[in-house]
Amino acid sequence: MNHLAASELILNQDGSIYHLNLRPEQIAPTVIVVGDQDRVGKVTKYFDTIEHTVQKREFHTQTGTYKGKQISVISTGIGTDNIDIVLNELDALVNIDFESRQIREEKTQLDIIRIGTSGSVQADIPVDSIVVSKLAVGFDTVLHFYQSDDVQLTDFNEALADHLEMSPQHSKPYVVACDTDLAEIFDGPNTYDGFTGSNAGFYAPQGRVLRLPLRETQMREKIASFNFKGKKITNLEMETSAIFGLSKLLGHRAVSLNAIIANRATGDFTKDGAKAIDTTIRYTLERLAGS
Ligand code: R1P
Repeated sequence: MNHLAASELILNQDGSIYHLNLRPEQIAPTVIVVGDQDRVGKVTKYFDTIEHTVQKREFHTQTGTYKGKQISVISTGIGTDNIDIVLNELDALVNIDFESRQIREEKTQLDIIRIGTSGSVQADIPVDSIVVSKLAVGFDTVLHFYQSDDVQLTDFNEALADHLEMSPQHSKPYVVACDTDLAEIFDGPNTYDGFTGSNAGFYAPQGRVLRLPLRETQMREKIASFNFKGKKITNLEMETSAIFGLSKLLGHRAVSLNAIIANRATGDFTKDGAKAIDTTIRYTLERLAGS
């Protein structure tokens, strides 16, 4: 069986995985991922117990229990490049034997739930609402480096590429889906079904202009007007596409909940971002505990 070299599966002196600094016994089967490292404590302050805390770079982890359910909360930092690290290392923690450096025959499936912040691109999805992403489109390139054609919704890819008419310098957007069974847990009377765009940056990649002009001047408007098989893109952020794509490839279940703090169509911005994210955190924990 394949033995993973020290340069490929990188372990620290204490046997923990390179970036996350975690050992296999330190993560729970349910993992909440957040962008901001300070958001980890804003989730775990509701926990009954916290058994393990570690931080390396932007990757801050706490593992504990909420109403008896074992949960790890990990910050990913910003962007799908960080998601590549977090998802691969989380998977390695459960599906690779660090002693023998071999892939385990029996696989463990994780439930991965993102709690993020995001900007709506539809006027009728207001600030302070919660979007539960069912689909995601990646404007980044991470998934293209993997043999990932089978997890991409190619009809959506093509329809979107035709609609956006982006110049050839850009990578092809890729569309991927959540795990529908996991997502169902989070559907509620006040949540919006999401088709989330994950961009490879915050400014021009999301159509924002401060001083630098955009190559694609109408990109945000075109993203908002895309409508295929009854699905419209609802919101923009920077992680969900890679979370969905890599989870599917690795055999994990993933969903993404986003607190809408800006509305790019109306120009609104939340008056209380801390409250919006706290509402999303409490909602997510309650739904998880009842599942
Ligand atoms: C940009 O400000 C960051 O906020 C959003 C984006 O996806 C990006 O990571 O999410 P988080 O609040 O989870 O970091």
